[in-house]
This record gives sequence, C-alpha cells and structure tokens, in this order.
Amino acid sequence: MLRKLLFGSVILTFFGVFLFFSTSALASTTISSDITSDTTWTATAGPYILTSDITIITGATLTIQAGTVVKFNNYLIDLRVEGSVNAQGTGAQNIIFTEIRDDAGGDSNGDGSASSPGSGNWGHIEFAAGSTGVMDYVDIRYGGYPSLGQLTVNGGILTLTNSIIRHSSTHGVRIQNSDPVMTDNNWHDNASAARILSTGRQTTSPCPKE
Ligand SMILES: [Ca+2]
Repeated sequence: MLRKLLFGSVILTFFGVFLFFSTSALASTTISSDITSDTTWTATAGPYILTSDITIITGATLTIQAGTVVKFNNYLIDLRVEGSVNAQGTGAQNIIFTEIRDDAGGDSNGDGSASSPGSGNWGHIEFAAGSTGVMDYVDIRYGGYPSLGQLTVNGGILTLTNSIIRHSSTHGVRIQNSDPVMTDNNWHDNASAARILSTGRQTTSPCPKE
C-alpha cells in the first residue's frame, strides 16, 4: 500500500513539474496594435511578441515590470514612443528587448535551439518629440534594421541607466535633437558606434563618460 502511495506521488509530482514547464514555455502575449491607454507589461505574461509596428500614443504610458522579455517578430518592426515608457528592471532581472529567435524567456519561435539570434533582426525603439522615458537595467540587443540606431532618441526626453546596448546592426544609440541622460551603461558588439550624435542636439553635454 505504502509503495503504491509513493509511486502515485512520484507520478503526480512528475506531471505537475511537466505541466509547470509546459505552461511556462507556452506563455506569451502578442502585441499587434498601438498602445492607446496606460498599460502594464508583466514578466509572467511575457514574452511580449510584437508582430507589427507599435506606437505608444501621446498621453499613454507603457510600464514594463522587471524581468519582462519583449521580442520583435521580424526585422521590419519598430516600437515608437510618442507617450511614455517606464521600464525599470533590476540587476537580477533586466528587461530585455530582443528578436524572436532569442530564446530568452522561452522558445518563442518553436524550434528549440535550431536557430539563434543575430543583429539587425528587428528595427528600433524611437523616442519621438514630446515623449518621455525611464529605462533602468534594460538589455537592448539584435536590432538596428534599417535605422541609424537600435535605440533612437529623436526629440524625446530619456534617462537610460545601468543598461546594456549590444549587437545592433548599426549604432547602439542615435541621439538627435535630444539630450538624454545616459550613465553606467555597457555597450558592446554594435556594428557601428556605441552612440552617435546627429545634428541639432540641444546642449553640449549629451554624452557623459562611462
Ligand atoms: Ca528557438
């Protein structure tokens, strides 16, 4: 009897663990339309898969919780910020922006490890005039097509800290008509400059030493 009970417990535990990992792997949220009101993305509902260009409209704030993974479905897709982004990760739980073949947060393209991510496989995140953003402990990687920077600050007000900008097919960050605060970031494997200053910037100190 005892043996049967033990056997039963083992089987139940096995299926419990199997179910947990199955549902974990399958969880994701598809984003295919603009963000028009205040919205929160959570780590548990992610990865968030962007399947078309997405704009956060003026007046709307997108809050992204620590540990959330955001994936762009193909090389043409951009995230445009006209409203606000509040993305505050932690040292242990970065917020990741990456491409669909990156299995961070789960095998979103359903091929196991048959493919691996590469630079230029999504577009860019752009902070347009009138936008605001706080990005702390974010990891932005594998974007850049066909822009001048996988993160573009074009008239927006951005604070970018404690973050990693890497594997862009172009520049890591492009700054235009803007004066973002950027401190304690890590830049590597970007095909062009870590940061490029285009014309029209508003002050003479947009590029602090890091
Ligand atoms: Ca995969």
